[in-house]
Amino acid sequence: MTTAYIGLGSNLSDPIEQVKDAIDEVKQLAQCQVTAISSLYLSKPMGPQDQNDYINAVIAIETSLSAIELLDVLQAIENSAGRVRKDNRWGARILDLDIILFGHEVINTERLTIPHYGMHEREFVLLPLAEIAPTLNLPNGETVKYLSQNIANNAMVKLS
Ligand code: A4P
Ligand code: MG
Repeated sequence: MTTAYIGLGSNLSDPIEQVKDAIDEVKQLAQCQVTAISSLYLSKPMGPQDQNDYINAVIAIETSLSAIELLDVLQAIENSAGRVRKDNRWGARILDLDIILFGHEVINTERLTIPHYGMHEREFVLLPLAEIAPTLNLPNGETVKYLSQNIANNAMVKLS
């Protein structure tokens, strides 16, 4: 079994419900057990500013899946939420499920970059992650505690 952390984000079609529904879908996966769920956070959009604020959260799971198998099931959940992949980088989306960390694995393939390439710069990843895993270390030894204490909050609001 591997402990993995998944970042959830939505800024379209009732984002709070999108994120809650996605967590419920992960809970129903036979090979995944959800072991921790952060609060939901309301965050300012990273990237183009002509889009809604986002709802973000991070969950911890224990899984028997490989990282690529986990990506496949997460993309199936994104698709079933009605996500349409567009070319606009960092644009609005119904549901985004990113693998932030997968055990201590370091993966750099065409389909997967783990740890997630943007986690160091994203308050909407680091602060929810620190909430549920305050003593976690990255594969390179960096601590979530240090990273989360040194990121600007960017007016993010913890909702519940
Ligand atoms: N991929 C590679 N590594 C991973 C990984 N660790 N987890 C590949 C998940 N997927 C990974 O992703 C494109 C491809 O990345 C996948 O096919 C997979 O093989 P995608 O979800 O189709 O596209 P994307 O998410 O639009 O791409 P990108 O550039 O990763 O978007 P980001 O970086 O996730 O940014 N602002 C706020 N406040 N909150 C947000 O959540 N999110 C974004 C999206 C922009 N601004 C935001 C937020
Ligand atoms: Mg994504």
